[in-house]
Amino acid sequence: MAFSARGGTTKRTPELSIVLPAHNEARRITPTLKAYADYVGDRGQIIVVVNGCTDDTLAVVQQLQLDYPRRIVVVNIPEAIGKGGAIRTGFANARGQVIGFVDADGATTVKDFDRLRRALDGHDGVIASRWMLGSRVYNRTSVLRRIASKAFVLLTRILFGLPYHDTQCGAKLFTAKLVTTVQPHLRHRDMTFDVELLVLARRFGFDVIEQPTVWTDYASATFTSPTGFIRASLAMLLSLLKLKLRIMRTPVV
Ligand SMILES: Nc1nc2c(ncn2[C@@H]2O[C@H](COP(=O)(O)OP(=O)(O)O)[C@@H](O)[C@H]2O)c(=O)[nH]1
Ligand SMILES: [Mg+2]
Repeated sequence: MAFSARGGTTKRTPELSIVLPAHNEARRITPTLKAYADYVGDRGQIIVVVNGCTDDTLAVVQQLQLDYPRRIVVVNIPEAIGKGGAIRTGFANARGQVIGFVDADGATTVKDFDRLRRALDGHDGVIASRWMLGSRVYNRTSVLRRIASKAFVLLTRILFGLPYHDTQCGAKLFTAKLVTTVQPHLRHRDMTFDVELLVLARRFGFDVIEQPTVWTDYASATFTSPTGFIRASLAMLLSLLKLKLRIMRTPVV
């Protein structure tokens, strides 16, 4: 009697891949990464995309990887590719049947990510929302940021007809089919990459729903000074307009 040698030919597909973008997260990533590595178990994978860091994020993540060698994949890109670039890289490395992403700072707990996962239920994607009835946001940052967020959503509705209340929340989950279809067309590196992803997904006819979430705001420095705020807002506006032009010029993506 021989043991079947076919074990190696059976492609073991993880059930779930979660991309964790990390830029200078040495001080915040450990509890998040541990919690998510425990959450995905042996049938899931976490792809940490470390990039443009000037702190010890890579060393911290590599140390944790020793505890979860089969669950944590680390991709290190020294040059700055932005959060959008990082998610795209993560998508390209993801092997799961369901593929998502979540912020490294712990804004979304595994409990809330799991609610998102359960909400996927036959849809092609589900995005977490901080602006729906039933959403809860702790530590909500400045009024300015809130206004900017509302204005941004309004623009995504006017320009692209997106039906969502919050395109920018850092927790999203999609089927592998959606990700592999849309991924080659993604270009945006900045914070408008979520909009690009959602617009393209709709263009391809995918059904992506929005689900209220619980969120704890750990803001970056982008909006902390008035000049930074204005600069970031203008850059995002420009980026959205570029996307609009591209969509208009490409009737079938
Ligand atoms: N890899 C990578 N991750 C990034 C970059 N910019 C932001 N992130 C990550 O994206 C997530 C959200 O960033 P954060 O600074 O918390 O943004 P905010 O909460 O929207 O103000 C965190 O996990 C960051 O580490 C980047 O340029 N590259
Ligand atoms: Mg944050």
